[in-house]
Amino acid sequence: MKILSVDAYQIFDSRGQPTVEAVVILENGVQGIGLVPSGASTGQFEALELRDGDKARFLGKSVYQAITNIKTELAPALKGKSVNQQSELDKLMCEIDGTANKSRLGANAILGVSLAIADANAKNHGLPLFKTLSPNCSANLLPLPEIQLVGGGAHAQWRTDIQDFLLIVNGAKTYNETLEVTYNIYRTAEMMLKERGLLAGAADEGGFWPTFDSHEAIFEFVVEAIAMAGYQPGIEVSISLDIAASDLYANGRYHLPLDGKSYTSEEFLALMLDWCERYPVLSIEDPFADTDFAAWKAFTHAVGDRIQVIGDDLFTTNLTRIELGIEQKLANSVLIKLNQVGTVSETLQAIAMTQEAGWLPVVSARSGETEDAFISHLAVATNSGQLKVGSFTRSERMVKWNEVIRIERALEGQANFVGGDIFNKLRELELV
Ligand code: 2PG
Ligand code: MG
Repeated sequence: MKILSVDAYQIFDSRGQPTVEAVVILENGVQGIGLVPSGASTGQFEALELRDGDKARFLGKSVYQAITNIKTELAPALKGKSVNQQSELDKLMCEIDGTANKSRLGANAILGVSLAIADANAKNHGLPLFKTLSPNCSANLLPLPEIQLVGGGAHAQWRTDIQDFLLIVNGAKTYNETLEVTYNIYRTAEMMLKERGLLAGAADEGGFWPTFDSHEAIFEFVVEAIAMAGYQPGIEVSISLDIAASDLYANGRYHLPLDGKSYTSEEFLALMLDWCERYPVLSIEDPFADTDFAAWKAFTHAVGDRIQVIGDDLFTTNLTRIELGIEQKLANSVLIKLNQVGTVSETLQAIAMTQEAGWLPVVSARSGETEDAFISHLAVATNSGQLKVGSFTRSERMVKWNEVIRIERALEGQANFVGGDIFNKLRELELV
């Protein structure tokens, strides 16, 4: 089926910031849409999100130029092309852009259209996205969620320096059980924070934003909340961290103002190892800056057979950087964000490259999200096994968790869930 037309307009994300929505209309009238998310703690190697920069309009954040680029450059080139050729169409859009980081047309312009093509293709086949995105419609692995309990860093006005304290319900036997356990811990944590007068607000992704005096106090609190809700820390429920360390790194040192401390790379490595030793940490994202390769390597060598070491800002879903990371054994997992790279097919390639190396992909939302649930389908379609969406509140987050429930129903008893067993794969890695 051929593309009749492509259009775009400005909508607003979960922070109320402008973003792109693209629509692809097929000759038979079927329509697909693509909604573009947006990060706040962005990596320096991400594809470029084009914003107008006109301070008189939305404080410079409007995306009218990206929309114009869709209408004037991408739409004419895509008209008449078959919608089921995702990778060819993505490639064509990259060629029209002509830059390495999609900075001419904007990765937000290209991704909006790329997502809308995938959506139109699925609708044209009368199939859910997780089927048409999967190579032979065969994928069926429901993801293990990573859910933020406490938010900080760039998402909570730096009330804490560490960006995320998340939960992984690694002992759960079903996807639904992960949500029930998370619910119980959330309600317990909320009650504890209220009682102690520590509840300051909600972070950008909806997690609690407490007033703790140190990072150690947050660890103690999270472990206590897990236990008080009736679960065994480390065995049934573990901690996942997003340190977002590139944001903490300046002049060759890591700074934790909340603790009143700053560290050399070696000292910060020792601190990360110490936290992983003393608390039930099962996964840690961006423990070091995206340029501090020596620390990444040493850390992964030390814990990479039992702890998931995720590169987010380190890899930015970029094939060249992931390849380099695999070669140098910098980590054992890649955070997958569509808008870091800017097309659906490059994202699928990044996941495939990660899996071929025996590493674990974690499909992720951004801190600025929309009411779209594409990533839930992406996680299942690729058998990625993990999904990270921020908190367990607010519709732009819950729509993704809920969509997995719908996908499970659509799979009519054929859904698979391995939960925390996904981490067994780490034991097979050669870390030296
Ligand atoms: C991250 C994401 C999501 P942002 O760092 O992993 O939590 O944040 O979208 O702001 O980059
Ligand atoms: Mg991150």
